[in-house]
This record gives sequence, structure tokens and C-alpha cells, in this order.
Amino acid sequence: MNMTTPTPELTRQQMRQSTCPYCGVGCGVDISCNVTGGAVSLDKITGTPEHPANHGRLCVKGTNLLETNDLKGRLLHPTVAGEKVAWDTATNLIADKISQTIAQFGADAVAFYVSGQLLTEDYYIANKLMKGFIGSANIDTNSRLCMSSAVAAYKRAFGEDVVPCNYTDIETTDLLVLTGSNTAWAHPVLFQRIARAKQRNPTMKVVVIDPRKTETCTIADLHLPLKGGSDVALFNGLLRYAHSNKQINSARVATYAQGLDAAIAAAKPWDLSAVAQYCDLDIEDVRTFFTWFSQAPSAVTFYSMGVNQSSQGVDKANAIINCHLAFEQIGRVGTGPFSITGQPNAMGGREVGGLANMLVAHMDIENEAHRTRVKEFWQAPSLCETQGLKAVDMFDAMALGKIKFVWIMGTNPVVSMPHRERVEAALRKCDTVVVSDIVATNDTLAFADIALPATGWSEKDGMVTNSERRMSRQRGILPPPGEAKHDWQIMCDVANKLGYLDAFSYSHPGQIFDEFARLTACENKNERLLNLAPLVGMSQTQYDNFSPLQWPLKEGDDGTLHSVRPFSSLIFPTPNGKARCIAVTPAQPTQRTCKQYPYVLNSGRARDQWHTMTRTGKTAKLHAAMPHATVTIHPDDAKALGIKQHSYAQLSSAVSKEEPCIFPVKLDKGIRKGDLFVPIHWSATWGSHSKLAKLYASATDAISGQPELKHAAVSLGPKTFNTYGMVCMREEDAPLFNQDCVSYWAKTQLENGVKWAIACEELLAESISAIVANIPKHWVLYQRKDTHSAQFFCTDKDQLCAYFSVGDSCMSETPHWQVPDAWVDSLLNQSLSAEDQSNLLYGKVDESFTQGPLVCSCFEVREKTIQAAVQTGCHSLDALGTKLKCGTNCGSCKPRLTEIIDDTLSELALPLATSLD
Ligand SMILES: Nc1nc2c(c(=O)[nH]1)N[C@H]1C(S)=C(S)[C@@H](COP(=O)(O)OP(=O)(O)OC[C@H]3O[C@@H](n4cnc5c(=O)[nH]c(N)nc54)[C@H](O)[C@@H]3O)O[C@H]1N2
Ligand SMILES: Nc1nc2c(c(=O)[nH]1)N[C@H]1C(S)=C(S)[C@@H](COP(=O)(O)OP(=O)(O)OC[C@H]3O[C@@H](n4cnc5c(=O)[nH]c(N)nc54)[C@H](O)[C@@H]3O)O[C@H]1N2
Ligand code: SF4
Ligand SMILES: [Mo]
Repeated sequence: MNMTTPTPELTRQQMRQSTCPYCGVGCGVDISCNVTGGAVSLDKITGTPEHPANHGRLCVKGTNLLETNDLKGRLLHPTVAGEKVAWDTATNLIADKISQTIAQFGADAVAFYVSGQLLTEDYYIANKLMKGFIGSANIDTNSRLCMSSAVAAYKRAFGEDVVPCNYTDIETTDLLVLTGSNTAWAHPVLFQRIARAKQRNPTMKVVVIDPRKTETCTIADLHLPLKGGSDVALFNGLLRYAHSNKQINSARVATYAQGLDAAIAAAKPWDLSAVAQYCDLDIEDVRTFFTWFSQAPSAVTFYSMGVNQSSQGVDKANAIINCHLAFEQIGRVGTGPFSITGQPNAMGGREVGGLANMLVAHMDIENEAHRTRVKEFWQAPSLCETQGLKAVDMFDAMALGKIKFVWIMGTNPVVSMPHRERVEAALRKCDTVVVSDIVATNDTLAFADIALPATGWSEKDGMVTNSERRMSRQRGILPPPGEAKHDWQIMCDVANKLGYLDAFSYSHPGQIFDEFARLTACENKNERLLNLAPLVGMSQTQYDNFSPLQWPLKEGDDGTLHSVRPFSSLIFPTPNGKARCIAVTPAQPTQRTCKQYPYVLNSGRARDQWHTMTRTGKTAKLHAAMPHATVTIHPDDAKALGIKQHSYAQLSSAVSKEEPCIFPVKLDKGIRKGDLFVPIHWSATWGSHSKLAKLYASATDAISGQPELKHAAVSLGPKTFNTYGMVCMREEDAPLFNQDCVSYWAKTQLENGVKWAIACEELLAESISAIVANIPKHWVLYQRKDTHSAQFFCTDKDQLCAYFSVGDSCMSETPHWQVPDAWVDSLLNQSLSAEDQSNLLYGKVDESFTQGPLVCSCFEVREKTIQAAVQTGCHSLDALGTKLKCGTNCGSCKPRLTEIIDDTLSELALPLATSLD
């Protein structure tokens, strides 16, 4: 008998460094891994202390990265028409389709629609294949929806797409203007840096310009709730104000910028009262803003989607840049017009020229010398000669049958593009739709003829560039799951099958990066600031160990690399070296309200979700603070329409022929009357009536082609049902719930299962029958009914597998049928005691679950607990943190905590004593 027991394999801890794959802040992450034998598992994630973007901080999304990194829902093998196929079959088919399309209809019948979430190397290959070898510039990206207006404005003003600021500027400035940016939710780590800077320097002022009073306003000294779309008038007003107060030194400005007089002339009509009236602002608030800006020793304007996603996005950004040029607020520490990017590698995409109107490495398609240089460098057989179609035009051309082949990578356009019905029609019309994604299902994959499994974060290697031009490495730690391949590899496979072997033979992304770096340096006598010459020739080890670096780069005498501030010499990459002020005139949004569609529909981010939720949607933790999309309405508007808090509202617009969108109502005095706000994340995957994008027309900025995604014209009305309720099912049974048996549903991920908020047109009894009819026969059903509600649950092998609660009304904060999701979640999969059974039937909730909505996701602290702590003396964030730990990990909830402190104290009529650290 063998008496030896096997020795357990030794598990070693190892730390690997990478970059968060979500927002453009570009935080460094330290991942501790367990290595057992050859197998690696990810154990813990923290912010990298020495990474200059975050200095160790992470927000709630970064903190929960590992929670969303399992293989649930992943696409693991290629499919054609839904059937699993070998890679060779899929890539042969794609190459054939591309060749046939080019032969029959020309290269412009082929299109790529890619993403600011691809790594630089993936993006470079997509652009090279399309623009150099397929021979068309029909490659566009979701960055068109995100920062194309900012790019166009920088190019107009500076001659090159260069972001002239660093994160340290927002900490060292005297005046920080946050416009069209909900930093607290969308760039939370920068928000924390700003809050801390403000604490250190109490004279620093923060102005928030946003039609909504957002959580970002918790650190604002002044909030200007301007009318949506009116920003150009406001910044023109600022220029005029300073000019008429003789605060602009035109002679000095003329040494580095041209066009100032014309810009001032265009701003002439915009005196204080004209601005206040047009933007619908208090005139004294406008005066305060103008005074602060014109007197500030240093000022930064930090802007994002409220500026870019507009039919006047480019002019809005140039109106801002004009002020920075005219006030000499550029090129110095603590100054500059700072467009903050959304996606982790939006900037990398800009560098490799991933937009349809760019070439590569900041070169231009229209410039013959640039085209010749690139053609030679790539040895390209058919370099594109004209600009390609921008996203909206691309899908329009597809709908018209002009584009026959599209390859979508790393983006979910059915959810994120405006005019959803048109995008769906385009994909239906297109002969071949290829989608590379990491998930097996999403709204766009439903239209794919060929689906390709890509590797995701933690599996892939490459470079990303953040909002302050800092390049960092994402590192592959885990092996590709299933048959997944890196995006660049998939494209190279197809390119090889198209016959391009030499140009697409890479074995490591470092080789691709090196080629790109060489191209940025090619014949670049510093006329392009994007010059990565010092990075050319890195060995694979150097690439693997690359530490974050910001371009423009300079090599010191001792060979060390350091970055230089763009434009510190006030010389710009234009033919005469001068920046350009642009004369801009305010214009109304294209999607105008009218009698039939009188409300302005604004849209944007929620704190805990990322875009279309294919990753963040996987964890209950990120659902708890906001389980469903809601529509925010001003209480006066709601009252006039008979819409009540906790009820539902329906929204329609002229562009959608389908049934209306329906959302639960959130009343908020912080939104302008006449405006509505819906978060963007919840797609058809998550709700029966949540296809927000169908309400937006495909109106775009004439220069940038960026869609006007903050301003649809919609109608609003109450929506009543006869039955309302909730359904919870454990994870493995979730597919058994027949969503079609209810009129409305909205899904939320729980820890142990899935929850649906449901509503039915049918009366209570009929709705119950329809739901019960779908319950599997082998489940044991327990039920209780009264006149207005019913509760029932099912057990499978004595464990709770499903819970249903319905009622005939939803008109109170907690209708009698509603119980906290987290309570039912805690009982799913559990054997129930007699008391549990009775509690479920009678809605007797365990006290620990009655503390209201989750506020701090990290420590699971709920609203009522926090209110109680404030009432008993915790009047600051520090005090709350000491008592409840809330806000002491990632800090994303600090703005909300500040609001709760303020609200609770004002109810108690006590003085405010809040602080952010
Ligand atoms: N939690 C989370 N963070 C994210 C993302 C996410 O999905 N989730 N996505 C990332 C991406 S890709 C992006 S692009 C960024 C976006 O980051 P942000 O631009 O900060 O986010 P949004 O919520 O889209 O819009 C910002 C604000 O613009 C305001 N706004 C609307 N119209 C106007 C207007 O006419 N003028 C002005 N001045 N303001 C207006 C809106 O009310 C909104 O509060 O977030 C990034 N960070
Ligand atoms: N109404 C309205 N619409 C908007 C906006 C708005 O504010 N309002 N904002 C716009 C903006 S700024 C943006 S950036 C877009 C974002 O919109 P999208 O880009 O459509 O949203 P995501 O959910 O980020 O889509 C990314 C897809 O790529 C997949 N993926 C993740 N990693 C990888 C990878 O490594 N490789 C591949 N091949 N796939 C991967 C994900 O599973 C997901 O399906 O939405 C835009 N749409
Ligand atoms: S702020 Fe949050 S989402 Fe953005 S990069 Fe940092 S951790 Fe990731
Ligand atoms: Mo974005």
C-alpha cells in the first residue's frame, strides 16, 4: 500500500502590474496573483502607488475589476451563423468575403467599425489593414461618438491633435472649470484628486457648468445650470467681457495666436444680459464666473461629453480654447483647455489615426506628402486617397446597401449609436456582419453572421494612452480562454489570407508598437509633436517592463527620457507656428423640441456601470446602488403631467416608430424644468423598454460628425400598468423565466441570481396565472394572495430557487409587495426555515436589509445607516469613515456621502461641516 500522500502544489504569490481597462484616467493597477504549478489566478487588485495617474487610488469600477473577470458569458470559439467553427474556417470566410466585396463593389463597400477600447497595437493593425491594404478609409470608431469634436477643435486651434494639459494642472490651478463633465461619476479618481487639491488650497475655485446639478457639484463653488447646447454663447460672453474690460493683451496674444480680433468680433453680441438670457442663467452667476476666469492667475477648463456630443461640439470646444489663448492660460503649469477622454485608449486610437478622416501618427489623408510617406513605409499596395465615412454616415451607407461587409470590434453600436432602428436596419441589410467581442451575446452580436472571440483585459498585452498623453501597459496575465485570440492576431490572420504576409507577420505586440513608433518618427523634423523616436528599438523585455511615459518625449544628455509640456514655448504645429482663435457663433441644437416632443432628453453615465454593461453588468455589487435605469424629471413637470415618484413614465420621439421607452421615475429638483435625464447603460439585454438610443436622431456636428447624444426632443407621459412586481431566480434557473409573459421587465444581477422588476397590462389575477404557468412542474410552489397583492416562491430540493411578489399598485416608496432585492438574494439557494417561508410570504424583511439603497459599494453601507450616523454626530466624511468605513476604500461614494450629510443636517437645521479628502 502506498502510504505517501501527494504533496500539495506550492502556491506562490506574485504581483503583476497593468492598467484599468475602463475610463481614460488610465489608473495603474497592481494585481496579486496566485501561481500554482503553471496556473495563474488573480487574487486581489489595488491601485499602483507609483502610477502617476492615480497614485494608488481606484474607483469602484476598478476596485471590482476581478469580480467581473470570470468566464461567465464569454465568447469562447468562433461561430458562423451561430454554429461553432474552426478559426481557419472563420478567417478564410472573412478573407473571401472581403475579396469578393472589393472585386464586385470596390474597396469602399468594406468597412471596419472599431473602438477606443482596443489597445494601440490592435488599433494600429486595423487602421493599417484598412487604409493601406484594403484601400479604403472606411474605418471609424466609437470614439466618433466620444471625442471627435475635441480632436477637430484641437486641430483647428493648434494644427495638431495635442491635449496641452497634465493631471497635475488640475491640482495646481487657481480656477478649475468643469464643463459638460460629471467627473465625480465618470472620472472618479481625478475627482478625488481635485477634491484633495481643493482641500490643500482653499483659495482654489471650482466652477461646474452642466444643465444638471450632478454629484460633481458637491465640490463646486459655483454651478451654472445652463440650458443644454448653449455653451458657445457662454464662452463667447467670457471673451467679450474680458475684451470690454481691457483684460486681454492683444499684442502679446498676437505673438503666438492669430484670429483673435475675428473671434472677439463674433463674440460682440454676447454681453452679460444676452448670455444670461440665452443660456437661461442668473446674470450674477454669469458675472461671477466671468470675473473669476478673467482674474485667475491660472485656469484650467476640463471638458467632456456635455461639450463634445453636440451638433456644435467643435465650436463649443473652440469657444473654450479661444478663451485660453486670449487669456494667456495655456502652456504653463495649472493652465489649459483640457479635453478629458472617456475610453481607456481613445488617445491611442487618435495616435494611430483610427478615425475615418485621419491617416496615422497625426498625418493627414489629404496631404499628398503624408500619403506617400505612409505608403512607402507600409509598402502599401493601395493606400486610401480620400477620407472615409464617419460612424453615422457609415451606418447610413450600410442601410442604403452601399457597404456590403462590416467588421465591428470592441463596441456595441446597436446600443451606443443614435437612431437605433436605423442601425439595426443597416446591419440587417449588410451582407456580411463580423463582430469580434469578448462576450457571447449583446445587442449587436444578435446581428452577427460571424462572431469572433477576442481576448480581454488580463489576457492581452499592449499599450494604452490616457487623457494626459501618458502611455502605459496593459499586461496579459491569464492565458486566452477557450479559443480566444488577440484582436491584432485575428486581423493579421485575415490579412495573411488576403495575401499580405510580409506586412502582417508579427509574433508579439511589441513589434507592432515598434513599427508604430518608427512611423511617428519617420521624416518628422518635429513638425508633429507625436514623435516616439526615443522609444524605437525597444527590446521585448523593455516593452514588457515599460513604465508609464507621457509624450512629447525628450532624451536627456544622460540618455534618460522625460516628457515636456506641449506648447510651453508658445509655438504651435501650424505652418506659421501660431495657434488659431476661431470665430464662433452659437446655434440651436439640431434636435429641436416642438409641441409634440417638448422635452429635452439628456443622457450620460452612472457611477457604477461601464457603457453597455457587458463587463460591469456581471457583478451584483455594481448593480446595488442603481438597479435599473430611471428617468429623472423635475417635480414641477412631473406634477403637471400627473407623473408620480415611484411610478413609470414613457418617452417617445419622432425618429422611433416602435413602442415607447419606459423607465421608473426619479424626481429631482436638480434637473432643469423641461429636461429629462436617462443613464446610457441599460440596453435591450437588460430591459424590455430601455432602448434609449432609438429616441436620438442621427444629428451630427458638421465638422466632426459627432452625434448630438445629449439633446433629443421627446414626449413624456405617465405609464400605468395593472400589475407590478418583482421576480428573483437563482442564477442557473434564470433562463427559465419567460420574459414574454410580462408586458415590461428590467433585469438586475444579484449575487446568487437575477432579479426582474416586472409590470403587466393584465389584472393581478391574470398576471399571476401567466407567471405561474411558466413555473417548472418539479418545483414546489408556496403562495399567499390577498386582494391587492400576492407572494409566491418555489423550492427545488428544499432550496429557494425563485421568488415572486406582485401587486396592483406601485405608488409608494415601498409598495406592500416590494421587498429588498438583497434580502431575497441572501435566501436564494438556501434551505428555508418555517420562519423564512412565512417571512417571504408576508414580506417580513430581516432588519439588516431595510437600510435603504446601497451607497458605499466597497463596504456595503446603506443610506439609512449613514443618515442615522449623521444624526448621531458624524458630520464629516472623516467621521462617517471612522464609524462606518464608508468612503474609505475607493472613495467613489464620497460625493453621495457629502450630499447625505448636507441633506440630513439641513433637515436637522444644523450647520454644515463637510470635507473631502
Ligand atoms: N462610471 C462610468 N464612467 C465612465 C464611463 C462609463 O460608462 N461609466 N464612460 C467613459 C467614457 S467613454 C466617457 S466619454 C466619459 C464621459 O464622461 P462625462 O462627459 O463626464 O459623462 P456624461 O455623463 O456622458 O456627460 C457629462 C455631463 O454633460 C452634461 N451636459 C449635457 N448637455 C450639456 C450641455 O449642453 N452643456 C454642458 N456644459 N453640459 C451638458 C450632462 O448633464 C452630464 O452631466 O466617461 C468615462 N467614464
Ligand atoms: N445616448 C448616448 N449614447 C452614447 C453616449 C451618451 O453619452 N449618450 N456616449 C457615447 C460614448 S462617449 C461612447 S464611448 C460609446 C460607448 O459605447 P460602446 O463602445 O458601444 O460600449 P461598450 O459597452 O464599451 O462596448 C464595448 C464592446 O466591446 C467588448 N469588448 C471588451 N473588451 C474587448 C476586447 O478586448 N476586444 C474586443 N474585440 N471586444 C471587447 C465588450 O464586451 C462590448 O461588447 O457610447 C456612446 N453612446
Ligand atoms: S478612474 Fe476608475 S474606471 Fe477610471 S481608470 Fe481609474 S479605476 Fe479605472
Ligand atoms: Mo466615450
